[in-house]
Amino acid sequence: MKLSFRWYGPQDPVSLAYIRQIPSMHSIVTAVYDVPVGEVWSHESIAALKQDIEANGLHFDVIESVPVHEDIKLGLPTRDQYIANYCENIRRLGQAGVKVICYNFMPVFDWTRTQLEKELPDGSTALVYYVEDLKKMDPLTGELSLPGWDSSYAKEDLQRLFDLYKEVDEEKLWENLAYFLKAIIPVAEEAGVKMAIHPDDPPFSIFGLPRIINCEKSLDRFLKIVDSPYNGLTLCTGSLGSGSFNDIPYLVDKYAAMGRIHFMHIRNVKLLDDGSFEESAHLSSYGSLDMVAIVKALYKNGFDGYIRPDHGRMIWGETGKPGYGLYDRALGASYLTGIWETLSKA
Ligand code: DNO
Repeated sequence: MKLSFRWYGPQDPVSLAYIRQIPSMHSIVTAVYDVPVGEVWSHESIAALKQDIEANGLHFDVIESVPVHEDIKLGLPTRDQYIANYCENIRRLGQAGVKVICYNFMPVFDWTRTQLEKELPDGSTALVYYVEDLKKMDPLTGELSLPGWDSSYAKEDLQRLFDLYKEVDEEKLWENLAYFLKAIIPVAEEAGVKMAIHPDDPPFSIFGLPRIINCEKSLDRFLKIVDSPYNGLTLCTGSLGSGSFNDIPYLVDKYAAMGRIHFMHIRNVKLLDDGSFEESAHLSSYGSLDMVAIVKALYKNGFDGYIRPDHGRMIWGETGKPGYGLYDRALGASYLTGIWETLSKA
């Protein structure tokens, strides 16, 4: 496995110089952030990222994300131009040495939480999702915002999108996803870039919008649409694990054995009785997931893809992007490499 860390570019309060000091750190996971969704990334922006990362002794080989334009998810006639742009991004990133591209197919909103700074008993703060609070949130105000979301929507855009999605049920979304995959995977094969879809977070429909990448059945269906190793998964333990119906070590074992996991997001979540969840420290005993069983499933299958510790809590007074501080993610990284080393010496 190759250990990686997400970095939001030169604006990120966490510097590459610090990230490289995390033992065993190999790769940086990043993206070009100053281009509207759907546009082609300039060669210069890609080269600048690569140069910064390599100057710090790290590898530029995972992109998260090349976002998918809503017109593609909606299946609008304009999708072909956006798909052509997407293919061009895959080619350009492949030329720059990128090995894996992470993306998702969630309508309108990416990962969703109801609170970003919930204080835990030990004084750290974490991201949480409380079912009762979500019911009170109105996505159409345009005021909700999360670090992973495209914040460029005005209120009117959101209303328009929600109206358009009234025509898109789960089956239609599957059709639109299949159309997209059939166009991009041959390009990814040629470019030598493995595509890795990120599951829906949380793994069920929210705000009445369809969500389809969320359980074993849907992952099986997804992988069959284009049966190529280039059509693979970002297996996010926290996202899939927020649904008590998902057995994470089993899923990791199954898809790693098939060679279809290219990227792992490993974090722990604590599931509450009513379907709510809290992000917790990585250590197994702090959440509902068995981290050793997860890493073991990877180890056993000779996993040689990328792993990142994913979100962390905010600890030691750090401030910054919710979920993406340095300290707790670094603790998570060391915990995961510790499990890996133990397995390798057992
Ligand atoms: C959250 C992230 C997601 C992820 C996208 C991939 O922290 O895991 O925002 O980057 O869903 O497209």
